[in-house]
Amino acid sequence: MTKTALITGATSGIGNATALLLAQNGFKVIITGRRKDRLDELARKIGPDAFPLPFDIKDKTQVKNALNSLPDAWQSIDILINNAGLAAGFEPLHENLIDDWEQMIDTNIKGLLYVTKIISQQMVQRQSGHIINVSSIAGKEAYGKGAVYCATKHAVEALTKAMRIDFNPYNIKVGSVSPGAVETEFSIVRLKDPDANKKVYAGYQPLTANDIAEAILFMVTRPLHVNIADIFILPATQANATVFNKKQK
Ligand code: 8X3
Repeated sequence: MTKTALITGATSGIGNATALLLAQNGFKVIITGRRKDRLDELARKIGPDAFPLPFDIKDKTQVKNALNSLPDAWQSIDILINNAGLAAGFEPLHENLIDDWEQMIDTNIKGLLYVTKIISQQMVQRQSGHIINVSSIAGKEAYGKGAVYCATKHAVEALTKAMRIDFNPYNIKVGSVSPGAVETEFSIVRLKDPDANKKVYAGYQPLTANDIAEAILFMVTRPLHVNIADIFILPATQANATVFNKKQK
C-alpha cells in the first residue's frame, strides 16, 4: 500500500530533495513550509502524489489548524520527516542577536515538537509509524560561533533518543540523519549573505541535499524489523565540525 510521508521544511534544501526523491520512489508526500509559492511549485513538479500544506512551524496554532485541515485521503501519515530547521547568525555568544536565538529555538526545537505531538498521536493509535529527525554534526559536537545552533541540534539528538523510548511500545520507529556540510540555503541564511556559499564551500566538495535525501530513502525503505537509529554523513573531505581538507588556491 502507498505510504504517506509528511516532510517539514520542504521549500528548500534537504526537505525539497527528500520530497522529490520519496515521490519518485512511490510515496505520497505532504510538503510543508512557510513559503506557499515554493510549495505549490514543488507540488506541480511532483503531481497528484503531493499535497502542499503551508504553515509557519513556529506558530503552534497554525501547526494545529493546518494538520487538522488535511483532507481524508491525506490524514493518515506513515512517516514524519522533521526537517525544518535553520541556523541564524555566526558570532560568539555575547554578540549574538536574541532574535536569532529565538528563531532557532522556536523552529528547530519547539516547531519539531508541535508537529511531532500531533502526528505521533495518530501513530500511537494505529500502533505504527516512522519518525526521522534531521539533526546535524552540530548535534554531536559544539563549535565556536554556533552555540545556540549546536544546542538546538543537541536537543534534537536528545529528543530522538527519548522519543524512541516513549514510542517503543507502539511500534513506531524513530531515527535521525546527521549531516555535516551540505550546500543548500543553510549558509546563506546563517551568515545573512547571498554569496555565503562561495566562501563557506570554497576548496572542497560539500554534500548535496540529494545525498541526504538518499540516506532518508534508505531509512524509510528498510524492512519492518529494521530501524536505522542514525546516519551520520560527512563530505569525504570533512573530518569533524571544523577540520576540512581544502585545496589551496
Ligand atoms: C549544518 C552543518 O557544520 O554548519 O548543520 O553545523 S554545520
